[in-house]
Amino acid sequence: MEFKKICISGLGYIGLPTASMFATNGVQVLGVDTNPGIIEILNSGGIHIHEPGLGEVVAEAVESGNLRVAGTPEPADAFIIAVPTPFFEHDLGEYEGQVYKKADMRMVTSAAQAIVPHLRKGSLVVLESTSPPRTTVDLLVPILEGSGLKAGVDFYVAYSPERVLPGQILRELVENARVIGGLTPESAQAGSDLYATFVRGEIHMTDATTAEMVKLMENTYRDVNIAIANEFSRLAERFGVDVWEAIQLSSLHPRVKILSPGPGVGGHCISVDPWFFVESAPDLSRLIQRARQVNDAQPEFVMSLVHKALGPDLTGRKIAALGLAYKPDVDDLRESPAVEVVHLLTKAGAVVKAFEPFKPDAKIAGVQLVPTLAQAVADADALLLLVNHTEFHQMNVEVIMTLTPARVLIDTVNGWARMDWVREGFELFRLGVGK
Ligand code: SAJ
Repeated sequence: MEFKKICISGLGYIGLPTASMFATNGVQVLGVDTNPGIIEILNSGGIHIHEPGLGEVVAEAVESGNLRVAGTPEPADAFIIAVPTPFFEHDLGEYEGQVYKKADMRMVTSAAQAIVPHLRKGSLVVLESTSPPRTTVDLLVPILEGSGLKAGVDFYVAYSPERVLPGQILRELVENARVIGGLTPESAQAGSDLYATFVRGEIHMTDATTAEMVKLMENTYRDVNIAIANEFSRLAERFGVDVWEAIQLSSLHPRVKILSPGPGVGGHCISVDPWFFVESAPDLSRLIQRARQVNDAQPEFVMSLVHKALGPDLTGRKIAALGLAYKPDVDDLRESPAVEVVHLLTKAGAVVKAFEPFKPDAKIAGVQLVPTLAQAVADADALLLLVNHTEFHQMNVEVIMTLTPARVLIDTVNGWARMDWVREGFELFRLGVGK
């Protein structure tokens, strides 16, 4: 199939780079977002997210005349839905006394409804948003059939998960293998033809529900593996071991690769997606649920480390919290465990000044953010490393000594495991180190 014009709903971390890729590869693209602020920024030549190289690609796409943005869809040969699927904050489910989170699919629903008036015979609709198993068949298809056309007969429907890593999105969009799950084999083929426009990785065709499950399995696998690393950090501390050394030595085994412990699991993917399994089949996903609970409780474990460093009473203690992003070298603060740690410290009476180099002017309720490292550490009793940003783990001991009176360092991500701190008179407390 040939696609001259496509419409992409949702211009976030996935939709915007995807729209730009199609546009720079000769396809006319209408990018759709319901947030007028985003449309305004894009129309004035800017971008609203931090992703290496994205600004240049968007500019190229706009200059080519192939990328336009608007608040509502238009008729097109193909429609891609790439809107967020967060979970409900307060509407929780319960199974045998265990509480679980439920997906908020309202943005997928309204994006699909907005496409309905523009569907034609032969159109293709692809859902990219991470979704609970069977969403394509049970939620998307009935909405689209509101057009009076029959899915799989009159128009094509597919699910294709995005799998790109924030920070490396542009490279991974092109190079990663793509899975395309069709409602019918013809739908999968149509999806494959569409993405072949710019994808250089292998394209694998399957059915829609398998493709949905593949996505959830990938992120759940990672979450469970991070949970075991986090549990190892607690065990190591109990047994007087350095978990980082133990992980390094265990990973010498040819079939073992242990991930890194830390303050918890954040972002809008790994800390969210496993719940989609739990919500859909709580009786069959007990391990997945436990892993989520272990990772969600990791900020509390960080608190025990802070108490070890500063004593049982944190009232009035001044702490410089370094890094608020959900992982190193990104500006994304969503579901960040670092933010959770700052909230817990504040609740315990500490006076926290937080510094996030990738978003120095961010506004977060209940968090005092300062725009520079110097301001964060100026009168601190302790420095708390929450995100292993390159600029933090490359910090120069001599410079830091001149910026702060603090001589207590608390490291939750193994960014400061250097002897020169200790040599210069700092006390270093590392997560997962009981030695
Ligand atoms: N983390 C650890 N320890 C580790 C690795 C990560 O604590 O060893 C933490 C990070 O600090 C972060 C969280 O886990 O808080 C998630 O980070 P991540 O780098 O593992 O993943 P994301 O959320 O940035 O991107 C993931 C990727 N999925 C997998 O690696 C299986 C990406 O390929 C997906 O496209 C993305 O989710 C998504 O959009 O679903």
